[in-house]
Order: sequence, then C-alpha cells, then structure tokens
Amino acid sequence: MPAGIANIPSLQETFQNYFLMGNIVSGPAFESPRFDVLKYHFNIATAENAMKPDSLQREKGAFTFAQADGMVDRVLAAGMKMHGHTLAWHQQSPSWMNYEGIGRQEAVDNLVNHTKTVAEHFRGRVVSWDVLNEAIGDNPPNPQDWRASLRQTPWYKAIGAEYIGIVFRAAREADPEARLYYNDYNLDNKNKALAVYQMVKELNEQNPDVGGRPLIDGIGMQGHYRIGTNPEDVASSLERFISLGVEVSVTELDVQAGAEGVLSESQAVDQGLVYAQLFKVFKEYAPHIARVTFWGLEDSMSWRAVQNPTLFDKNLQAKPAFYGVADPDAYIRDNKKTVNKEAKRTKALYGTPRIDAAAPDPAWDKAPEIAIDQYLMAWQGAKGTAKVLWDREALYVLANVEGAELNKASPNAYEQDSVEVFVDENNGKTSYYEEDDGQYRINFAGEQSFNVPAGTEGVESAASVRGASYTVVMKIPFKTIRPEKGTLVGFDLQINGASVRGPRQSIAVWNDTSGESYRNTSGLGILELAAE
Ligand code: 9MR
Repeated sequence: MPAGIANIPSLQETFQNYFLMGNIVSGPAFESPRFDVLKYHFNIATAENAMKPDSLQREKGAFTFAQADGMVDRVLAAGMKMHGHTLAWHQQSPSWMNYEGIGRQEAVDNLVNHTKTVAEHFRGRVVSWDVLNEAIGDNPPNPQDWRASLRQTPWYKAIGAEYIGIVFRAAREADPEARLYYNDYNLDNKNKALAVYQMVKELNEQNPDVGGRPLIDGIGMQGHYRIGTNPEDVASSLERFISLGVEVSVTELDVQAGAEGVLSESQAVDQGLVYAQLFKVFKEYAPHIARVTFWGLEDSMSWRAVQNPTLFDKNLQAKPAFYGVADPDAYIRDNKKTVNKEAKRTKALYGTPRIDAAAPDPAWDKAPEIAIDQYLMAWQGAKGTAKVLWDREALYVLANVEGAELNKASPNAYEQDSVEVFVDENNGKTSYYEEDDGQYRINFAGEQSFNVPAGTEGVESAASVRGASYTVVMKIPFKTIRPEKGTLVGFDLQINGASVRGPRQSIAVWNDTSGESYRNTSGLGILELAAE
C-alpha cells in the first residue's frame, strides 16, 4: 500500500458523520499512486483550474469541455462527487468576456450565456457550484453597505450590483438541483465577512423562492490560512453565515508554514495545531457545514508549494498536519504547546548608502537579505527581498521586487505596486500607532505616500524599474530615538501588487501576517542595529 494510505485512517470515513471531505484535481491528480490516495481520503473533488471561464470558453462561443469532462467522468467513476468551480470570476476569464469598458448589454449576454451553457452542460454531474468567486473587495471600509464593498471589476462596472442576482438566477435556471455558492477568501476578516453576510441576506430576502428555495444556497469560505490565523475569527464568521440559514462549506483549505519549501519540525507541529484548532471548530458547526475541501493533496503540487501548506509531503507521507485534522483533540492534547508566533529577527549593518536605486551603493553588499514572501491574499503576485542599514540619523532600506505587473492606476496609494516599511522605533509593540511609529510607502515610480505624515519631512527615496522588477531605496530618519549598537527596532516590510487592471491583488510581507501593520505595531518583526 502506498504512503498516504498505509497505517493511517481514511479522512472521509473519519468525517462521514460530519461533512464531505474534498480535494482538488488537475491532470497529475489522476496518476498513480496519487489518485489512490485521493480516493481513499476524499469523497468529493473540485477542478483546480479546468472549469474556470478561461478553460471552458477561451474564444467566444467555442466551448471546450473535453478536458473538464474527462476529469469529471474519472471522479464520478471513482465513486466521488464533483463540485463546480467557478462560473463567474474577475480572474481567469478570457479577455473578450469581461474586459475593462465592456458595455452593459454585452456583459449581461456574456455572463448569462457562459453561466447557462456551462451549468447545463454539467447538470446532473456536479452537486454544487461556486457561482460567483471573490466579488467583495478587501478590507471594505463600510462593510454594512455591501454594494459599496463590491470589488470594482468589469462585471460590476458594466452591470452594477445587479450582476450578482443575474448570475445566480442563470445558474439556478440551468441546473435547479445544484447547490449554488458564493465563494470568497479572507472571510475570517470580520469586515469582509460582514459585507458577504449583508449581500447574501439581502439577495435571499428579495429572492426567497427561485425554483423552490432562496437564490443563494451556500457561502464558501476558501480558507487560505497561515500560522497566524485565529480559529476564533473563523468560528465567528461561520456563526454569522449560519445565522442566515444558508449552508457553509470550507472550499479551498490550506495553511502556509515555513518558507522556500522548508518546514522545520516545530513549524510542522504549529501547522498541525492550526489545522487541529480549525477542525475542532468545523466539527462543532458540522450540522451546517456541507463540505471541507483542501486546496492540494501534497505540498509539492500546491499553488503555494514553497509554503508547505497541505497535509502530505512530496512523498505523500502524512505530515503532523494530517494528524491534527484526523483527531484534533488528541493532537492538541499531545502537542501541548502554543503556536509559536515569535517575531522574525534580522540585523541592520552600520553604513550610510547613497540614495540610488539604479546603481545601489556598495555599502549594501554585506547586509543580510530578508525575504518578503508571505502572502496575505489569495493571489501570489509581487514579492521580493530587502536589506537594511542604519546610521545615527536614519534607517536605510533597499528592496528588490519581482513579478509585478507594474501599475499605479488606483487612486489608493496602497493598491499601487509599491513597497511599505513599518517602523516602531522603541519596539513598543502597541496595538495602535504612537509618535515613534511610522509607515513609509514608495511606489515603483518613486512616489512617496505616508499614513502618518508627522516626522516624514526628511524621508528620501529613489526607485528604478527593469521590466517586471523594480528596486527602491529609502532613507527613513529616526523621529524619537538615539540609535546605538544593539538597539532593537520593530520593523516590517510589505509589497503591494497591483493587477493589470489597477486594484491591488496581492500583498506579501516579511513578518507580520495580520494585515494590521498599518495601525497596530504588535505584529512587526524585529530589527537589531548591529556593529558599526
Ligand atoms: O490553484 C489555482 C492555481 O493553479 C491558478 O494558477 C490560480 C490562478 O487563478 O488559481 C488557483 O486557485 C485559486 C482559486 O481558483 C480561487 N481562489 C484562490 C485560489 C488560489 O489562487
């Protein structure tokens, strides 16, 4: 018996009285022994990419179902169920379908035609659909108002908030049996969850009987999580959604831990604890949870392969994470330690570089390099590396960013391709900003912006672009401290990645994965000012 099956319990059996257990399929999923492991543990599959709009209708009117049909048939033949992902999305859609500036009628026609044709085609073979994916923006400022919280996509701009009712009605008409889901990420964020709640509430109140039941059957919480994820936040969003009377599914679960494909023993245990705490929550709410689907079988196949987020390693051996899922209570009991959320540390060497991004000063050469590569959204865009120097007057940061589709069209500076530096001069780790704290942003074009303008007069910066990469150099004067060798400074870095269309689609950070560094310094990493 292959690894991944031998001597370990089957997850679908373990959870048979709770919810369906799912995983994703792509071409290689069907190879042996991978597919045997998949069938052993999971009773429902989602196509990782094959049923997205750009896979099924790359050219207008020319539907290409062969690949997806092959997958669905193999999944059903193995006795598993199939979930459909996704009918409408602003990403992974062919450009003719929902381009910037498309007119209303053309957009409605494209949306309805794609949805109906695809849902009819798979009718009877899928039990549920992600009808609409990721329609709510990140950190909506006024989440009570769901319309104002909608992501500014071409669908929205052309049709208005009505496009949501339109796409769900089209799906219900084409496949009245399938359970219809709204699916999104970061729903452990209270604000985003509230906006989704308000949207589903209103749509279901206004459409209580669409083919015998309310328009939206369920909410999909994607669940791209990390060690810092708080299971209590997940539980409170679950509760909120359940109060609407809809079913909830966890649709794309993974938990990033470690980096660069390396997971230390203690990180593996921490990851197991996060999975265990999450499954304790899922079991508690199981009567309202239809399905828990993982986004990847083994680490090496995951979209986040370098962050080791799944239950199995590259040899299909069960990781501690597997045992955290299989028996959360036993795992928590046997690993009595709290998750290690210790801040990362790095050193700044003494030196005063020229503020030059095109030909960086040799003073940088010896400085240790840190990676800005922990992602906070469900999109892996721009990431980079950085070095830090200090002298009596200032901190100096050199950051190299790669993989950016350089764009500064958004009126919000934080959405443009840019690098942000967070400094907590007294390393006070406060839940709010004090006068020694600062946030300094510079975009790829060298434009500065500050959330805390006080004390930023002396900031100097430079930027230099090479293709899809850019370099920034910043001088950030100390505002309140007299730095010396050994001083510890709270410090973090963030790379904002804009999409080709303008809005931010990706955030990568060095240490603080809370997404709160702009107003709370308690999660920042630590910078030690080293020898002169
Ligand atoms: O795992 C998918 C990856 O192979 C694709 O390149 C990527 C591109 O959109 O999509 C990944 O899956 C996404 C899913 O469809 C929707 N939620 C976020 C997932 C991770 O980006």
